[in-house]
Amino acid sequence: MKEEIFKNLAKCVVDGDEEGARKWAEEAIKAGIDAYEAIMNGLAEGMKVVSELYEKGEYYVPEVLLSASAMTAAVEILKPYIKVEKAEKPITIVLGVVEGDIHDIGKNLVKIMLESAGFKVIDLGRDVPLSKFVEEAKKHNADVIAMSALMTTTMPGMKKVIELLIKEGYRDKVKTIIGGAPTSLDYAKSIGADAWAKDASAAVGVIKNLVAK
Ligand code: B12
Repeated sequence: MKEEIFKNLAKCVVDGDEEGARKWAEEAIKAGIDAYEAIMNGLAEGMKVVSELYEKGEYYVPEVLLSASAMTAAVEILKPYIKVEKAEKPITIVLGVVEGDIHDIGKNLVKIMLESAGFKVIDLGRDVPLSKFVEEAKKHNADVIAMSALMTTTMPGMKKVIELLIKEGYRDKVKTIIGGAPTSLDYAKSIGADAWAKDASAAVGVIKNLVAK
């Protein structure tokens, strides 16, 4: 039952079937399946297949956009059912996709996970001007700046944000974490970021450790 629902959620993302994705998200709720599991084991698995098809040249931008819409529609249904933990102390995170980069599916999953863990997330969206990360962190007295990049060409933007923090004398006031498919722990270290996480669920634990330091 559970596996069948995951499979159908994944299939609807691959097929770009928004209506089907909504229907299977509702089925998942009815069947008492954990909403986060439905996102990660169903929808995100489908997105992995889409990524492979795109890379093989079998899918083009229009197909990927349909898949992204199907995924977003199902996430909207599942989101209210994600169990929210109370954070021990309130932690504010400024999150965004760096300038020049409009890939926000992963960032949105990270947001869902962080909010579910009880963190306060200031979502700056995608294609975020680099200085805005610093401005918003100051404005909200944020504990963490979390940056996402999905392209090798936009990754250097994360380094620039850290350089801006140093320039403005704010580097020791806020922790930084980066993520996104082309990034790595080594890259994070090389640009002076405090942390890196592979995926949305890992991000929660990594940020908890980061702010406890
Ligand atoms: C979907 C997609 C699109 C969609 C984006 C829709 C949207 N709203 O996001 C559309 C069709 C619009 C698109 C457009 C383009 N794309 Co595109 N796209 C992809 C694709 C297939 C999947 C990305 C995705 O959503 N993955 C699923 C999510 C769930 O995974 P994720 O993003 O990696 O996120 C997870 C982790 O990385 C992590 N994470 C992510 N962010 C963060 C942040 C923090 C702080 C942390 C801790 C963790 C974390 O957690 C997430 C969840 O677990 C990738 C292929 C790939 N292998 O990545 C190409 C890819 C990223 N795209 C690529 C390209 C080139 C483009 C275009 C330039 C194409 C074009 N010619 O127009 C444009 C770029 C426009 C722009 N300026 O940004 C290239 C980038 C190559 C490079 N230079 O590095 C890729 C790698 C494909 C390829 N092999 O060529 N794309």
